[in-house]
Amino acid sequence: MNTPPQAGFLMNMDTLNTNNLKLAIQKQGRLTEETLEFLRKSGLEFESYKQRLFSSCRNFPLEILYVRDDDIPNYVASGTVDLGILGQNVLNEERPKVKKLLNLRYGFCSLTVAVPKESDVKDINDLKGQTIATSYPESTKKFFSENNIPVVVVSISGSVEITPALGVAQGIVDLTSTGSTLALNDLRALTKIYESESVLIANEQTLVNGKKDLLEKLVTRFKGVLSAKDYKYVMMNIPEDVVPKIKKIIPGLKSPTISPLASAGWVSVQTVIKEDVFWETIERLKKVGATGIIVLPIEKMII
Ligand code: PRT
Ligand code: ZN
Repeated sequence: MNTPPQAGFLMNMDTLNTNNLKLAIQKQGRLTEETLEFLRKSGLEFESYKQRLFSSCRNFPLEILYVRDDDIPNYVASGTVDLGILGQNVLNEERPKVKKLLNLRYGFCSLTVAVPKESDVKDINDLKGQTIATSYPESTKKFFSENNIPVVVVSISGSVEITPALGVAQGIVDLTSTGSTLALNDLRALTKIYESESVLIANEQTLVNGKKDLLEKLVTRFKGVLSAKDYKYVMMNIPEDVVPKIKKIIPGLKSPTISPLASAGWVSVQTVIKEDVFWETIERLKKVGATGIIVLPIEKMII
């Protein structure tokens, strides 16, 4: 997992504007595409064709640096860059001295304990004294020691899922998302150690130094994209006399916008509904007489 910093990358850092914010993201991997999409949704304009070491944003004083995800904690902690986007799992494993600012709602996965399908192991206690292979030795040791289960942890840098078949270990701890890698390797999940998603981290000095205001502006943009993901914009027609009931069902951010319709006794209501209560709210609205309900995605929402 740990690789030396790229020499070319550090040399090129000299050409960057020191007053600009610097954000490190994964160069090539599972988080790259969604991170670039997230940054673009935040209104940042930049080129990102492959083999670039960094990009300068055209419309915000920000340099984006492309690196291995394992290097991001060190670069942020040391102040080589101000910000980084990476999996929470990397933070849990390396525990760098950085400040986590936001969960970014993509790159979801779990650190999972798994054993061969045919194994006698029923729960984690049955792994006492057994060997566990993992690329996450720190998280694994912490988990088993907190559960008072002594195990031997073997650190493997990749393809952890094949180690039980090779006879190297009786169990593994690895990231899973769909679970298909476990199934393909005749393994079954026993338990999750933690869940992870991509996160934004910051250098502790950047939070208080001259770049603080810029950082706040950028974080406001990011929050706008994240809030938009959590809400839907809804328009509907309702009989005027049910307005008080509707107001109770959808308090909105402050209150819904209500405007009269051409047909007497009817009004149009516009509001936002939280994604996690979306369907139950729509059902309740229909029940009290809402019709012609139109739902639109929100691009950004600045609260
Ligand atoms: O080259 P670099 O060092 O930058 O990348 P990397 O190879 O170390 O990381 P990469 O690109 O594999 O993953 C980057 C980040 O994506 C991780 O740190 C996690 O935060 C996140 N992520 C989300 C995942 C997965 N889902 C995931 N499924 N990372 C890895 N996996 C692997 C897992 O290790 C296993 O091999 O996918 C396999 C399991 O997936 P399922 O879908 O079959 O369960
Ligand atoms: Zn990596």
